[in-house]
Formats: sequence, structure tokens, C-alpha cells
Amino acid sequence: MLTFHNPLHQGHAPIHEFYRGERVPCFEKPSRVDYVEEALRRRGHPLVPPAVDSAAVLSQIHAPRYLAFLKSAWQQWVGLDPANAAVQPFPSVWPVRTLRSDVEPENFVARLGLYSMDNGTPMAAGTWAAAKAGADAAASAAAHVAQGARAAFCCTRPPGHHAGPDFMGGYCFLNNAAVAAQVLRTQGASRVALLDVDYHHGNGTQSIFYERSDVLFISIHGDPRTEYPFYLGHADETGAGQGAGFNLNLPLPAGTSAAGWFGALEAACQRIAADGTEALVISLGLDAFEGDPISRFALASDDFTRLGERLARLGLPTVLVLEGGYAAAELGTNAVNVLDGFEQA
Ligand code: SP5
Ligand code: ZN
Repeated sequence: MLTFHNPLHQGHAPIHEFYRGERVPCFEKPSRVDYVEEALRRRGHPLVPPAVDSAAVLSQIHAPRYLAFLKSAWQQWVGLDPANAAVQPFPSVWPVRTLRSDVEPENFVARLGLYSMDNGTPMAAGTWAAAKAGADAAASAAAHVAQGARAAFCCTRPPGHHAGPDFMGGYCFLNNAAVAAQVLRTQGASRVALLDVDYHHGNGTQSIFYERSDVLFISIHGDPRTEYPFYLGHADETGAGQGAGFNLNLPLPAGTSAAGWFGALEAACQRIAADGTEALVISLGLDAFEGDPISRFALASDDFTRLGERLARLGLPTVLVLEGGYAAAELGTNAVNVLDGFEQA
């Protein structure tokens, strides 16, 4: 299968995030995708740059004022003080519950809080360009599949599945998987399933599609009672309005074995097969890996081959979109194992 890569990902290179109140090097770092690209080349997978502009699709997924903020956020930050070019902006105040989010404050950090779910999503000079090129790669992979390819891989960072209609979070800015699903919908698939296998619940994707029946969202993830993103991802979230019944969360306790994880995958696949699905998007987080530094599932590298095989057996046109996975040196092997398992099945 073709890989659509992100030629601008290295421009998103924030330096630190916070962990237990202290600054630590970012887990979501450029070398992650460098390792994946290296493994793709070594194992004979062709890489191509994005060929589609995602701007129109992005405005169907994200709110105009959020996109406008994100596009110019770095220039605004540096505009406050040229010395800001060397430091990262972090939000410090959020419009929770009774506070108003309809009025955009003028203060930059207040707007950053309005458009953020956490303080764990640092920006850098090239963040918008990298995020936009990643969304373009996702749209390109989906268009390629809509035009008849069996499958395509979008190899990008920053990831996307925590980004909601109007907020960033969890290292994510633009929801690449949602872009892919939307492109598949508008280019012919009447029913799309989006399966998220990242360790963390895909809260952004769930929220984007929660009231829609045309995109079934399914997620296998660490139980939000103990795992990020904490405030969404429970089993009783099943969709609303037109989307009632089209959201399936399969939370598993931190520490769940590979056997337990594959049991949930089987349930997810059976639901997808029963649903009249015409095209599939996979939010391919690889942080269910046993060696992941911030996650607590136990998949071995070979299990990712098995994952690819099982997904292929659904027999659907499939777009795989890279999400998390922080064991950077093993990320290439784990990602390409999924692709090889898929192609061998
Ligand atoms: C796309 C994706 O995988 N985003 C994950 C965002 C997680 N952000 C919270 C990180 C919290 C780190 N906790 C460290 C626990 C180490 N024992
Ligand atoms: Zn994750």
C-alpha cells in the first residue's frame, strides 16, 4: 500500500511538556516519524507526499474560529514579544462549566485556554504548517482509497484523535482520522467505520461524530477512570440524536494483557462487519505496545502484525492514520508490522 507522508512534520518540534509539574522532554517528538519512515523504506513500502488540500474538509470538521486561531497562533505569540520565539506558549486558564466560551478573549493565553483541553499540547513555530500538511496527507490517503486502492497509510505527526471540533489536546491539533473519514463519506462511502486502537481514548473523534450515524466510532483504550483523557471514553457513551447507537467504547483496565486486548478487537471487528460498513479508517496509535513509556497495555511487536491481519480480514477499503506511540525506536517496526500483516492477510 502507498504511504502518504508529511514532509513538514519536523517543523513541529516543541521542546518540553509538563510531567508532575516539572518540564520534561516532549514524548511526541520528530524522531518518532523519522523512525517510521526509515522502517517503511527499509521494508520496501513506497512513500509519496500529500496531493490534496484538506482546507475544505477541515472546515467541515473544525470550527472556523478554532482554525483561524491555530493558523496564526504562533505569529500572535511572537508578536506579543519577539523573545517568545524561544519559548513555548502554555494555557493556564480554561472556561470550565459555568464560564463562557462563546466570547473570544483578546488576551492570547486566555484564547489558548479556550481552544485547549489540557496544558500538555505545546506548539512550536512550524506547528500549523505541520498539522495542515498532516491533514493533507490524511485527505490524500482517503482520496486514494476512495478512488479504488485497497488501503493507504497516512504517516504523520502531530497526531489528531484528541483534537475536537474546537480544541487541541493530547499532542493533537487537527483531527487527521476525522478528515479521512469525512473524505471517504463525500467521495462515495455511505457508511464509514472509524476504529481507534490508540491506548488513549479518541475523545476528539468521538465528539466530532457523536451525533452522526454515517460514521460509526469505535475505540479500544485504557479505562478513563485512570488513564488520559479521563473525561471521556466510558462504555455508556453510545451516541446521541441521529448518532444514537453509533459510538462504541471498549475501555480496558491499565495492565490488560494482549489476549484481553485482542478480545476487544474481535468485538470491534464484529460490530464493524455487522454494520454495513463500506470503508474503514483506523486511528493507528501504537502506544498499546508493551514498551511504551506513558501507556500500560502489553502488545508485543509481533502482535501488531496480527492486528494488521485481523483488520485486512474485514475486507474493507482501509485508511490507516498514525496517532500515538512513544517508544520511538520501536515505532517503525511496530507500524510497518501492521502494514505487512495487512498486506499478507
Ligand atoms: C495521541 C496520544 O497518544 N496522546 C497522548 C496524550 C497523553 N498526554 C498525557 C501524558 C501523561 C503522561 N503520563 C505519564 C505517565 C508515566 N508513568
Ligand atoms: Zn495515545
